[in-house]
Amino acid sequence: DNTPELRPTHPLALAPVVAPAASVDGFAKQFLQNLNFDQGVTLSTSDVNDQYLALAYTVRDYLMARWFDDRAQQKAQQNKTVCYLSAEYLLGRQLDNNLLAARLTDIATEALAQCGIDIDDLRQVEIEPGLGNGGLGRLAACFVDSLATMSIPAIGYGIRYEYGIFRQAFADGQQIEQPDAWLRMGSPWDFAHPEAAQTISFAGTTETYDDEGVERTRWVPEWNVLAVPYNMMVPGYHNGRVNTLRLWRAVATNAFDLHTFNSGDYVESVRAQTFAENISKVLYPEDSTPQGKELRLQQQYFFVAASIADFIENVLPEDFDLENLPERVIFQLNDTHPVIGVPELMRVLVDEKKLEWDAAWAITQKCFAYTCHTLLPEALEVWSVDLLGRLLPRHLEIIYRINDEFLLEVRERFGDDEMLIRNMSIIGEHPSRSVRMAYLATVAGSKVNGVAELHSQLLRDNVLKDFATMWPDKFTNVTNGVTPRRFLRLANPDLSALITEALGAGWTVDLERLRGLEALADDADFRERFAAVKASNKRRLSRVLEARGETPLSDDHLIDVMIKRLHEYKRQTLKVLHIVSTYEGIVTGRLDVDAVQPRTFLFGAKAAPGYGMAKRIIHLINAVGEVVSADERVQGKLKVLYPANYNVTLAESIIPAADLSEQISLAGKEASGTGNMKLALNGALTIGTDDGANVEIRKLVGDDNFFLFGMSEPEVEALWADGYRPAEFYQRDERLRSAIDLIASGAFSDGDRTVFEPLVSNLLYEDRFMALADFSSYLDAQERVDAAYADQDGWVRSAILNVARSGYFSSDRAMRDYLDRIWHATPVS
Ligand code: GL7
Repeated sequence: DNTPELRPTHPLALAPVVAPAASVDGFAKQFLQNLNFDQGVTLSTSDVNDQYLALAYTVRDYLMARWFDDRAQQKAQQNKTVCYLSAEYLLGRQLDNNLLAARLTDIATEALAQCGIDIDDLRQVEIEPGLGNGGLGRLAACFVDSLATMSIPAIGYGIRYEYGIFRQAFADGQQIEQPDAWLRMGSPWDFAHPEAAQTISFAGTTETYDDEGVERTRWVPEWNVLAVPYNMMVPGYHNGRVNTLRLWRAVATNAFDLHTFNSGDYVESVRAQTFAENISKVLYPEDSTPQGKELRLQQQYFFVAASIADFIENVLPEDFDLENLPERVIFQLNDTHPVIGVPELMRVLVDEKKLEWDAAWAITQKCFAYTCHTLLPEALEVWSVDLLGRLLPRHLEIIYRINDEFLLEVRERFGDDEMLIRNMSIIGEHPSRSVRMAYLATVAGSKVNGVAELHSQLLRDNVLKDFATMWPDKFTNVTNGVTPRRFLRLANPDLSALITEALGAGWTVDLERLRGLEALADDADFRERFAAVKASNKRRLSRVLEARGETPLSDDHLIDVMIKRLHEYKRQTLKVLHIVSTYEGIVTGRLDVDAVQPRTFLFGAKAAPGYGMAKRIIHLINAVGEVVSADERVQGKLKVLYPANYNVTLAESIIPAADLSEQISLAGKEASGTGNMKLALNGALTIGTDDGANVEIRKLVGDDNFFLFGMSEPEVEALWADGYRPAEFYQRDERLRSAIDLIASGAFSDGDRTVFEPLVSNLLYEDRFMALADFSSYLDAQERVDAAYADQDGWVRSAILNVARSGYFSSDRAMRDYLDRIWHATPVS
């Protein structure tokens, strides 16, 4: 910090920073000023993007004073800070959320109206920051919202990708990817701080040296890059708090490669430097299936090293005794992506701050905790020793030493059981030497948690079994949650108004109060109003879809929603088989078309660009949709809609309109799910397996208000152990056979049988996620859905009970659980 001490004398410079007046006039004045002096246009020459940016700046201006205060307080106070380390934050649009948090929605709407502007037009131009893939990234965004709302000192650390999750388009029903240039029209919500950049090093060698009689190791890196922080405001809801989300961007240093430079190739040396800027260029689009690419490891180390250095240098007071670090910080590892932070903190403590290894390790173990978000073995990150050693040679040495000492501990506890040693080693040997990041996190973390009860149990019983035996107290559960501000209050204003009228306004920060709606489920008048809200949400969604060039929704249709990443374990194929079977039943006369419940099947899903099978499934959904929706024999009873580029913004329109929530993963595969919570909270009934958080949803809403089907996790294991032969299910169930045969016949591919052949044979001969085994149970459950929907009164009653009993799934509750079980941090007063 080399700013000279200022000695201002002007009275304005001495006064505290104050927000603009919280009135229509105050807002209008600030807005026009920002339009003129920041955008450089007058109202009459401004376009809608100018107006949007000026509006965003205005909202920011109101939050600024609180932000200054909170950061000063964070630095001054002795409270523990939660540092959430996450490679992804799937934020969604910011404008409405920040208006709501700051209580400015009405004032802003009126001030703009008086300027002749409809605020809705400005809402539409905001491009959401899509800095995440799916559930894991969106969870991080919910958590920072809840932490701010609960006045917990917290910093979200991550990466400011220049390109977020790709934009999806369809050509002939097939996914194509386009870059997400979200920053192109300006980014009014963040603040660059180049003066606070950290230098992050890579590669090179290590050497030992004599430090006044002590032998120490130092890292002699080969190249480096600047990490420039961009700060975003994270306003709490109606509590005047503003926390910080600090996202790092890679910028070339001006230390040119002297060798190249002196050899006269100036341009080449600049090019080599700016190459490092690629680190924050693009978000990896794989959800649950990491690729082990070098750039990804660079990204991980880049943001974690910058965050740890930032915390120590800029958040802690000067001359802080690092022995006390665990009292001041907990670094929460959001999955394995930030786990390289463990050896990094060790390196800082041992090599730079010159602490003894044992002391440093004791500190490190208290400063980290690890959340695991998956059960799929292919999603557990491993890094080849070659790659890691090349990019981060000192870190590899540190990992080896951590592992050596850990394995000694294992021997002490369990004897020389070489099999056990091999199984628990942080270094795996097969198929090639690699670092198992989940194991490193488990060894280093003070706590390890899964994200739903079943998931945490399976972590203890299977994935991390030996570690759970060794350290039973290390393992805990925190079931995920979602923010009620964005996913109920903002996304569903009509239902929110109805709830507030019935229960008062407190539910937004105390979601368990929704229980009060239970009594109203039996009130015919309330049911009618609830149903009217659902109907109006469907009309709103219909307008949104129409504006995107999709067909509008039909009024009397059940809206059956499957929105999530496209992945085989989530089983979109099972959903398609249900659609095809119903269609086949109608056209063959097996089903009486008059008895079929009119339904719209609504999909939203992106596939990882390199995931061939997922892309084929997208193609199949679109192909089936086209045929089914157009076939006159179906008499408009079945519609399939698959709007492209599903994202947070679209989710906010779909979720409030949904009647049925499809949560149909194979039991034991979906760690939690969070879309399942959002849909139940908005009054959709779930059809689902006993998987992830579905288990807890069903327990809370009650069996009568949930359509359970499929094998349980132990049944899945048993069938698998038995030798699963999907073709037997195909032979046994006629409905299944007809559906698969229809796909195989080319009915959805203009008679071309080759198009979906790989998909069909995968189902018949492999079917890793056992769609065929659960098919008949799924169809039976769908029949129960139809019967239940026919009784509208009963359905609405169940929908109300779903809302009333979903309060548990607030991310505020999840934060309380993390605070009690893992973080032990307290709110600032
Ligand atoms: C996920 C899980 O698949 C999902 O079930 C969970 O809700 C989410 C948040 O905990 O984390 N794990 C994962 O790798 N991704 C997820 O969405 C990408």
